[in-house]
Amino acid sequence: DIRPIRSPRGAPVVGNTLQIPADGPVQYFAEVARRYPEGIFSMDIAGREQVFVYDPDLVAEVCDETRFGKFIRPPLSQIRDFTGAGLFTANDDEPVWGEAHRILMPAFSQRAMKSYFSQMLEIAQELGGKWQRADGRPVTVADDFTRLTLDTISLSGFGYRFNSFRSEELHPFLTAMQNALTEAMRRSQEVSLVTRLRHTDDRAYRESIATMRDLVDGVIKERRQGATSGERDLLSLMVEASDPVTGNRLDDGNIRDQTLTFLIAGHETTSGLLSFALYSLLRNPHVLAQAYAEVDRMLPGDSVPDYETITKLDVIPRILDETLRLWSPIPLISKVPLEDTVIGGRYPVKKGQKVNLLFRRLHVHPNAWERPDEFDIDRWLPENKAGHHPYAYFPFGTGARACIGRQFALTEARLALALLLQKFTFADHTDYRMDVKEALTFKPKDFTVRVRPRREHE
Ligand code: MNH
Repeated sequence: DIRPIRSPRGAPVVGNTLQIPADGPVQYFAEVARRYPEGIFSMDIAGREQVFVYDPDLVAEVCDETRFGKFIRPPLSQIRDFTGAGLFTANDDEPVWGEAHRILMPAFSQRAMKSYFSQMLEIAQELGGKWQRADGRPVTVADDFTRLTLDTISLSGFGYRFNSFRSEELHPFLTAMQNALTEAMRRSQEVSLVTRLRHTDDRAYRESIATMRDLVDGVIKERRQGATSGERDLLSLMVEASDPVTGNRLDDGNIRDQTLTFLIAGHETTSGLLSFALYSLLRNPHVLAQAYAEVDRMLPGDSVPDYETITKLDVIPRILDETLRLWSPIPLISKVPLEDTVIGGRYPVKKGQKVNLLFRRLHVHPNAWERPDEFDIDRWLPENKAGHHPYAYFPFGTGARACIGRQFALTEARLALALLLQKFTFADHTDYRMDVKEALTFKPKDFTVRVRPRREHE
């Protein structure tokens, strides 16, 4: 019963390319998906036929690592212009992926999280200080969470201080990164002939990449000049450790690529998660009340959170789980079939063809979720979790290429949320309507809240 995958009608030659809005491709794919209740469709984008899958049973097949792998296609192939064969943008069959993965795993153990905790706390307290001083004036949520997460990964992973909270402006690294990500996304949706004609944009792109690389060189140089701390952070592992399997060390070029990869992957998504979590709390006052109750019980008064307390939280982790379902900062990931194959017994896909797993629809698929659009943290109670479809939710990816930084992100986000709830009340003074900004990841655009201290004497 082989049948072709349905697709929206395209134009001659350019296919569906021109239908896709440059500033919101994934939101557009999610809208198109509504017209294909079978949970799969395809589109012809910039001369390549791409498949989109979001039915949980079909998705389960694409997660089978004997049939599908991670091989870099647009837009990640453009991101490789600056992250090279770093963990995120390496192909499954590049040996350096396995080497770097094995070398870096110890830096993401539970024990490692505990060792980063005091640095995570220090930066979270800087954010608290800034919001204290805001004294009821509006703060731009995504910007301040970006300061938090960038400073946290750079300090705990690399011993490097961005000092983002000392500055009104976002760090030039972030502007360069935004520009480079935007340009990379744009390139992934046009034929290379068009890209080659945009000389000015190309020059700006190279400059953005140079800005990021210069910063990374500074981070590495600072470590090489400084006394060896004996700490096992990301940078020390990359510089000193060798792969237990091959005995190889990472070369300097790869260390640069990994460092930039971690500076980007290690902050961009966690900042989106925290921003969407705060948004969700303001839209769901009964959940916010539960969160305050938990914080007041676990962190009474001005008590300073410690690692053990953060691991014992229950409501806050479930708020993050549910936020990652409805507002996954990474809205899709891609897999590629190792051979020509057939999904669901009927839909043929070709070897090498990109198959996108559309979280934005999967995470609310009616076959897997009751009241899918409702923000309900009780879905994540242990007794309810057991009944979930096993392939209807994986905001951190799947298989060998799943997120290495998951525990880091969750520890950091739990701590930040707990600390902020302990200290502040929040007012949605603009009656904000969600407006998603896409730059590879999702973030709420122009979301501001008024922040007031809960206790006046602070
Ligand atoms: Mn993270 C891979 C989501 C935080 C470092 N991350 C992935 C993937 C998803 C993902 C999805 C799989 C991508 C793919 O299949 O193409 N990551 C997240 C989310 C958060 C997050 C939703 C926060 C919330 N990630 C972090 C943090 C770090 C990090 C924090 C670093 C400290 N992530 C990575 C790296 C990879 C990755 C590195 C690539 C792993 C690999 O392929 O070996």
